[in-house]
Amino acid sequence: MSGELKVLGACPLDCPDTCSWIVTVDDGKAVKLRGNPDHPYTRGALCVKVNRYLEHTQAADRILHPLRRTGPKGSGQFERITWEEALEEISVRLRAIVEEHGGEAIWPYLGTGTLGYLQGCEGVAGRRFWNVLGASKHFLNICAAAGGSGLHRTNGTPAGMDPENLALAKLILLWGTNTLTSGHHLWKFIQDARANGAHVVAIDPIRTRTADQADEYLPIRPGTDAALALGLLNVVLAENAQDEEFLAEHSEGWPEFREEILRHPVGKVSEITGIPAADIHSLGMKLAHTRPTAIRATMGIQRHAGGGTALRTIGAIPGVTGDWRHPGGGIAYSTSGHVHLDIDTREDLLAKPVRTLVMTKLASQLDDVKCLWVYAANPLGSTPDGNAIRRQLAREDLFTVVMEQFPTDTVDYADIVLPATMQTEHYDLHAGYGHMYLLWNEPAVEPAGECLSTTETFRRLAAHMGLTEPSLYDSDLELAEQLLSSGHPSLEGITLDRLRKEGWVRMNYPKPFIPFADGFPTPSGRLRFPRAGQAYIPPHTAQAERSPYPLALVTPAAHTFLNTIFGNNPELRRRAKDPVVLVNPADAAARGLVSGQRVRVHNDGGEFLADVEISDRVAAGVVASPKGRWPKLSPGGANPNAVVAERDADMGKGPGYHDNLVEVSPA
Ligand SMILES: Nc1nc2c(c(=O)[nH]1)N[C@H]1C(S)=C(S)[C@@H](COP(=O)(O)OP(=O)(O)OC[C@H]3O[C@@H](n4cnc5c(=O)[nH]c(N)nc54)[C@H](O)[C@@H]3O)O[C@H]1N2
Ligand SMILES: Nc1nc2c(c(=O)[nH]1)N[C@H]1C(S)=C(S)[C@@H](COP(=O)(O)OP(=O)(O)OC[C@H]3O[C@@H](n4cnc5c(=O)[nH]c(N)nc54)[C@H](O)[C@@H]3O)O[C@H]1N2
Ligand code: SF4
Ligand SMILES: [Mo]
Repeated sequence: MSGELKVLGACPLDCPDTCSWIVTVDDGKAVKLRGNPDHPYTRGALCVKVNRYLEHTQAADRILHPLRRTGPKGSGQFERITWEEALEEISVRLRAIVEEHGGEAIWPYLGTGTLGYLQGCEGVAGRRFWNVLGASKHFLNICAAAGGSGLHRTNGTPAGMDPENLALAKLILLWGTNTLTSGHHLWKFIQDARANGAHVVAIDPIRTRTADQADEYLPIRPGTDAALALGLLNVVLAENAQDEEFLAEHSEGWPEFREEILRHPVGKVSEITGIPAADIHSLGMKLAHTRPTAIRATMGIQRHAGGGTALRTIGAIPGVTGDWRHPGGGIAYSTSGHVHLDIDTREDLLAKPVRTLVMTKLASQLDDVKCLWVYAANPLGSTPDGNAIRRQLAREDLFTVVMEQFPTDTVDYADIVLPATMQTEHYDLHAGYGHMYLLWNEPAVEPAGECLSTTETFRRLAAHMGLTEPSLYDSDLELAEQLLSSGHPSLEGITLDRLRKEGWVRMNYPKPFIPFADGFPTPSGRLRFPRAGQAYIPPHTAQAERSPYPLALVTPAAHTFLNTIFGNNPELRRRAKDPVVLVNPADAAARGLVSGQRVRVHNDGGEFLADVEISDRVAAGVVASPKGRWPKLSPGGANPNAVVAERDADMGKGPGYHDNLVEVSPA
């Protein structure tokens, strides 16, 4: 096989697993993509979605050239233009906006399309350029802000266990996390623990495919997890199983938190959570007497009014049980806090301080914005209050630029579209948020059509605008060298040369890793327990009885899409079938609904259409429909974000995707 080459890369998608992959290239064409068998976390497998990534890079609807709008906003009518024309028009418009309205009238709206440190949000791609222009800052709060803040309050960091250590646990709580769908590589480590006798419990309002595979499943009322945590700890205290030595040496606020726990006996918690008291008691007994216990809680559990507090209080559990002492104990939320790549966005280039706009508040914060620059994001598919966003994007006075790979709903509203490379076509540096490895992505093939990477697009635009700041022209490899040069011990010996040769490397952390062996990264060095009255905040949906919309809607990860990525892939759409909404038999009977019937799921914000699936996978009062559909490819032209309100969680301004009240009616 002459000309065949194997190129090491990494999956760029917003998934905790950040897989290592190998691209086979034959005569300049990528012909095969597979998971790297040598990588200890990937272990040779990708997933049902990314197995189709190569086909996706070669899809017929890929955007290959710069485009200029010719029809009304939203029509998706464009003409092909040259890069020179695109850069010229953009330069003229940006200069005029800065002159007339100031740089803050520009909103650089960067999403999670790639987690690359060069091309994507982890390194805040493009920010140096925006700083020179004085553009508004962008708070990427759409995913993990609430939970991260909650854990930070408890532990001083959102980071915790090495997820691989789940293999050492004897009790595993999969708490508001759908492992087999949203990051399935962890499952092997859970199976290893099981082989050593571990008991696995899933806590979720939906009996997911993960719950099906667990030893035990507790159906919880959405948004009530912090109360469950207090109830479980109530049993731990009744058993006198708290780790007094750990509490004395490593915590602060224990007497007050202890009182709060005592105010949450199992019966009361059963009423709040909807879980039978006997089941709470039985799990509390297991928690009291099983060391080490590992808690896996990820992003879904925080998408509620009290989402930050949920992680804050669940995060307190290993402080009471002393699980942090043991390899295999603690909480595994995200490993991002263990990554110490040095991101220099050159804040010194800003002439004056600028405001920060909030990603999930696009609909309400766009009023005085004159240029919306969307990259690696699809707000019309993914951001709350889809109908209000659509009205905003239709504004004639808003200059919208979208850097994209595919003709999304958001692209339809662009004035200028810039074609973006995909992962096999550009350099990038990655770290997982579900493991402890860094990965290098070497381009395997030339960019398709006239596509450019994010870094190259901003270099060319800077040059076209005649900007003289030298750091705007740093090459990708120079940027990677800078990222790796923080001097943090976890990166010692990890050079770009080594990464390019080996493809991936584990950061320098001991194995097994005990994150807080030397104390917690709080000012006192101690874990901080929640204050009295602040350990549980009820969800918005607790108001169901007083609302014309009595059903609590949960909109979790879809198995075949990654957010809205792959929402246009014909094979994955075929597998996903038509959109469904899970409805409990009692709720279906009360409304006279039958399985397969097309319904409107609606509230004051809008509606989306789906087919009813009558199922005991959800409790009465709860309905569920996954995220990720493209509105324009969905019946009725809307997805669940039509009924998701732009409403803050208690911390980090996080969104409430799983905390909305709806009614379900025949279409
Ligand atoms: N296949 C696939 N994988 C993905 C994604 C995808 O779209 N598709 N998205 C990626 C991204 S961006 C992220 S952030 C992660 C998200 O992945 P996860 O963190 O797993 O988040 P969700 O799927 O939103 O929710 C996880 C589970 O929490 C449950 N849940 C919802 N509300 C509550 C609650 O109040 N309490 C409890 N206990 N459970 C609750 C949901 O029913 C769901 O089963 O996955 C990533 N991986
Ligand atoms: N209802 C509901 N909605 C949700 C959620 C939910 O649980 N329920 N979850 C939320 C979560 S967790 C997240 S993280 C957000 C994600 O929301 P967004 O950040 O908006 O992500 P996506 O919708 O996946 O859109 C990413 C876009 O980036 C493009 N892209 C990919 N790679 C590149 C690249 O290298 N360059 C450029 N220029 N473009 C690229 C893709 O083609 C895609 O259209 O969605 C949120 N939306
Ligand atoms: S989406 Fe997740 S599981 Fe699938 S290949 Fe990418 S990192 Fe791996
Ligand atoms: Mo996310």
